[in-house]
Amino acid sequence: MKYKILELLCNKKGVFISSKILNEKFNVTRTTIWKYINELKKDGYLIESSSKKGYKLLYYQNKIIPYDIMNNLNTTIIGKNIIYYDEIDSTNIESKKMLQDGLEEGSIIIADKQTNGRGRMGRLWHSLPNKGIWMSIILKPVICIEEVQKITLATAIAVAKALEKCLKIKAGIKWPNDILLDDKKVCGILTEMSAEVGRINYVIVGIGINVKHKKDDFAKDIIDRAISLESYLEKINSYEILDRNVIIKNILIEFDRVYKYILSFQTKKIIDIWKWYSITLGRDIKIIGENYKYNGRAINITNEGKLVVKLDDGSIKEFISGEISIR
Ligand code: BTX
Repeated sequence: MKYKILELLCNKKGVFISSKILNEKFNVTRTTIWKYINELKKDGYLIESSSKKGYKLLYYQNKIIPYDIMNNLNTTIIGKNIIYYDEIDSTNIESKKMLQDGLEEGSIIIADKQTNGRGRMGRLWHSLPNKGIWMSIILKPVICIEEVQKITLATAIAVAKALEKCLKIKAGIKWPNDILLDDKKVCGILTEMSAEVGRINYVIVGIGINVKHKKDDFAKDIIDRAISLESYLEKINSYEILDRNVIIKNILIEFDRVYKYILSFQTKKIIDIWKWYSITLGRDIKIIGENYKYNGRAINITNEGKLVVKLDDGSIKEFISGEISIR
């Protein structure tokens, strides 16, 4: 009901809709309408109320609004169901819990704040309120386990494409899961899965994007390595509007497209787009894994998503995972 009222107000943005029309349309009392309008105001919508004229939607503040994201989304798999929390421990952890109750493919879990945001290998992901996009996408792909690595690459592409579309900026992808602006991390991706022999139960793609952080918002340990979209736009003197709902919506649209490449085994398309955004290929790197450390030059990425490195001793080695830094 709340979102039905919102839909009507959005369709007539800036115009008063009388309480009488709302009462008749939804067949509820004035008090009920008033209650929902107050809830919408709490959600961040700026609504002017007049006892004579009714209600008028003026604007909404910096809030994540599932209705805005889902409105005319036009995807086929991703974003059919969006679950939003003001605060949660981690959207990936919450996704795992909800999957036990049969969460469907394409569902999105978003939080404004995470108290226990996770990076890879149990690392912490700083997730302040009102500042970022902290979300997880639920997938149940019928593909081989080896293909899952490509989902991380596809996610990075989807984010980079969405940023290009919404903000006209070209972010760089650092293999395998970082998105950088100005050589600093603006987005991290954490892909987790549950599988049995020959079958994937689910994949959770966690995406964290710094959107509205000022430099001082970042914790000391990452202040020199992290950046937000807002600070980057400021730096390049861009006045593009930063609306988290618009960015999320575009990521879902782009993700829906690249995910279908994975499901239809059109890997080459993913690799080609990935290369276009890559800031890894052709660079001298250090790659560190659980029990190895190498120096070399990143020369290619295979169709399986492995990074091909020409090591300093001249030999060629492929890596499926690892942490790289540009030398
Ligand atoms: P990662 O292991 O590649 O990166 C984690 C490292 O990045 C940290 O150790 C720290 O150095 C740095 N870092 C932490 N927070 C930030 C930040 N806000 N901006 C830049 N650098 C940071 C990357 O893991 C995967 C991150 C995924 C986060 C999403 S948010 C929604 C979902 N839920 C959840 O708990 N995690 C994912």
